[in-house]
Amino acid sequence: MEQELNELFESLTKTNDERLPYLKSALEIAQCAGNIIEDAFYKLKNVTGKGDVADLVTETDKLVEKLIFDYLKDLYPSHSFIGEESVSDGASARLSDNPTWVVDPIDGTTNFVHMNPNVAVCIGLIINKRTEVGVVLAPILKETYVVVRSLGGYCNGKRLHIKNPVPSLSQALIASEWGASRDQYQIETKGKNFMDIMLKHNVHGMRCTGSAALNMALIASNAIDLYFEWGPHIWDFAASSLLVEEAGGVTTCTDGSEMGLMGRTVISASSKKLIDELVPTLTQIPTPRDDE
Ligand code: LIP
Repeated sequence: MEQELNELFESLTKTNDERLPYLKSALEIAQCAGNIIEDAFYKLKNVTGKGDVADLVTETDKLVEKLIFDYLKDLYPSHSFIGEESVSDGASARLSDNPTWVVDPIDGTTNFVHMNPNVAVCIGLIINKRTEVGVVLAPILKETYVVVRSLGGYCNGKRLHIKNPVPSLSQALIASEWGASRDQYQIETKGKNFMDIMLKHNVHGMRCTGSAALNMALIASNAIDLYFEWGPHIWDFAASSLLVEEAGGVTTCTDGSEMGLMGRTVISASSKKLIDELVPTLTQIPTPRDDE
């Protein structure tokens, strides 16, 4: 994989794109983070809860976020930073036009706790409220996704293109998540949505990886056709939504409106046609924004 990544950077460097140093920095620290996550993966973990019942955090989440922040703050002291665990500890999640690094140290923390391999460190760089650079690194799956707006998205150095998108949900493999809340209304409404989709659209199947970022990476990789969820945060999907876009897919809010990085509802799909087919079936779930 190293050779493929090196060849990728050689080709990208020829573009003289000013964002490439940002990508290199993000990839370098993501690889260090991935080594730490992999080393801790099969070891006993000190797990604590956050707001929602199944919203877990470990010492590795916090260690990795600090590692990434320290590294990038040293390189880019004028930049802003938003991290899942820092926000959980009270830091602001407000997004300005200033270059802002958005970090999820372990997307799929519950998977990490249970030694399920669907875990990824996510780093996105947002400039003028638009993701420009992203890295999603899944150390146990040995998958490294990198993306630069207008230069493409790549998995282990190979360009990602969504080919032959399915024409309807009845031919689609989709993904969603139950999320961390065990609130009765949320669980019942999510369950109703899942049943309505199955019964009305006869989708081929529905998967739950436990990671918003990896669900979106699967869309960019032609492995699923649509993912939707109420609840993910900017750090879950900032980098991976650009992967979908650069591969030719589309990401919106769950009501079909333009995706908002501060809004916490997403539908990501291989085509807008699938999203338009899904939206009328959904019962919306009120979800507070990250900047409210
Ligand atoms: C996870 C999200 C996933 C959601 C989980 C959790 P985390 O992020 O990626 O989509 O269903 O509840 O929020 O907390 O593991 O970084």
